[in-house]
Amino acid sequence: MSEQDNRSVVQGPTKMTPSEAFVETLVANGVTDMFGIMGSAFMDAMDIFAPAGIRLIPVVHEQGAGHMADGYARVSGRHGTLIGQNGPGISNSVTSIAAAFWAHSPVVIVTPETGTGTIGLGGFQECNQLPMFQEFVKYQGHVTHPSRMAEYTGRCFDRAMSEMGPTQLNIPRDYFYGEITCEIPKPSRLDRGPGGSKSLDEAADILAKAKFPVLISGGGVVQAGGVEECKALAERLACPVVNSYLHNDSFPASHPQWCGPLGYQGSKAAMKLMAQADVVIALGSRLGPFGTLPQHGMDYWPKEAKIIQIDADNKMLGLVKKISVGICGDAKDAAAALTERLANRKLDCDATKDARLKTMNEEKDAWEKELDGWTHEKDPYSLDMIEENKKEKPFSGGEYLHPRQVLRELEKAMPPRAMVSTDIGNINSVANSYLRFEEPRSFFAAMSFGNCGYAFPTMIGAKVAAPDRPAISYAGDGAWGMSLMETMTCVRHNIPVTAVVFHNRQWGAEKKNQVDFYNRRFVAGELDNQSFAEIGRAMGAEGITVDKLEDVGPALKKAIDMQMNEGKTTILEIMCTRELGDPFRRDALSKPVRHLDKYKDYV
Ligand SMILES: Cc1ncc(C[n+]2csc(CCOP(=O)(O)OP(=O)(O)O)c2C)c(N)n1
Ligand SMILES: [Mg+2]
Repeated sequence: MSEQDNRSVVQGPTKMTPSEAFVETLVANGVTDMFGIMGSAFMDAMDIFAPAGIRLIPVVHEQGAGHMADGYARVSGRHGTLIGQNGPGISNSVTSIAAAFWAHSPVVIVTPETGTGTIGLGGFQECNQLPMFQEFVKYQGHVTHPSRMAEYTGRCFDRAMSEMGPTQLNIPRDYFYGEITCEIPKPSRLDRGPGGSKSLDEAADILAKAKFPVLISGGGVVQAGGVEECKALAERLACPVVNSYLHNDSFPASHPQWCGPLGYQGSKAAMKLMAQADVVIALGSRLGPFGTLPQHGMDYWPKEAKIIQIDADNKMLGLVKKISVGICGDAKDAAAALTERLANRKLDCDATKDARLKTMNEEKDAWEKELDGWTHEKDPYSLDMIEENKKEKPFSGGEYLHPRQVLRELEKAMPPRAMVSTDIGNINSVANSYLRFEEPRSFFAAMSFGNCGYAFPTMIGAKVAAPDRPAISYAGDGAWGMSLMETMTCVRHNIPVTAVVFHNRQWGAEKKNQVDFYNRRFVAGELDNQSFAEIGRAMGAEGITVDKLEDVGPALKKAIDMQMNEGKTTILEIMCTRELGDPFRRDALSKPVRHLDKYKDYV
């Protein structure tokens, strides 16, 4: 059968089995790759994946499958799809579906469940699979009758796109069998448009009177494919453009108006410019609370400014920050509609353009200089650690390196079109200042769910969707331990990825709280690791240990060369000092209080 044949979908009401209806609907929605671990619950459908042109990529653990589907969706804009065995195969992926939810990824998780003939009797692998996902999916399609298989499958794919997040397709396992007559539904995709003309007019009026507008380019700009429209709006306003937190790929770093990311370990230039804004346009951003917290000792959010927020989800408008105008629309279309409204209009900010761009350039230069000189952390704990680490040698014999210097070297060696994913951890967070991108769909950070173990499997999924692009994941040694087994997925299935592991022998990010609030009383924060390069080699990957600063860039380049030209996965282990950058949540902790005598010293 030719490629053409197996990807053409049966038309009109047709007699088929529910398994066939399910698989045909996957094909209708363009599914070519799925992630998961095989199981008897869906074997009848799985049996015909290959003739339908669908590859099921087996993973090591189902959490990985969810992250891979997420990465696949984030890089391609297409659905990411995963499937697993009822019960444990499904519960294993709860965390990664929660992560995909906060990344707004169109992921479809297919959850075959116990057969209807025995539900409620406490049989093997029986559990109620809807409650465990209800908070993390936009829609739960529970197939209520075999004849409705295609209908529910299609709706899950439609809703994942229209609601911008994961959906769940729950299928009692006996419903794959039988004979039905049904029609495969055509995918329906929402045409969102720019938003209401009243709100767009109001926004244009506010912009016309702005003296110091600042544009926040958010994840919605990436999802809408609206970078060019965002650029045009920014250029019309001649305003600084900042990336919303962890959306560093939402505006090209080489553009003269790019000022870097807001939020934790972001750009001081971006935040100082935000502080001066009298009008803020948040384009495609929910203005999430964590991404707008005070940083670098600066409460930069401009409380007096007028805020224009544009989001495709109306529920996000004004949810976190007080706004003047909310536009419910597609970021690309809304930016174009605003630019059109401003095109032939005299703007107050035209007169202040030169001064504004001068201020912007001064702030950008100052931040770059500060970053160049910021070779290591300077707080008392970090200085103590740096001294202590100088006295010891890593197992590889060289020296422990300063994370910031390592991150700068990685930045300099980054290949064009690189896709980078980052995990949750101290060094990964500091990386925010050093990750700059030219094209959208390049940066996949663990978003608001904030789970360690996110970055590597997500990058594996991204690489499946974009095999022509260099794929690089960052993780701390703790987070790496949660995900490293997926190295076997890379090796077994020829999905080459370069995994950078910051080996600092600790759960650093959390330890930082013990430094700041618990008088350096360290509980469960130390990690005594073997060499991750060696563990990687044992799994069939390449392994490189770096313990000299001058080797960082060349090692990354070598690993990328092996990835792109030899199809090899490399674990690039970088030996780092135990110094620690600013913590995640100073706002959420307080100094300990003890009332009981036996704990009185623990303050
Ligand atoms: C699944 C999960 N468990 C625990 C945490 C809490 N947590 C946040 S950061 C962190 C430490 C990460 O350590 P590591 O990966 O070694 O990076 P480092 O901070 O040392 O750079 C922990 C335990 C989390 N975010 N996710
Ligand atoms: Mg660590």
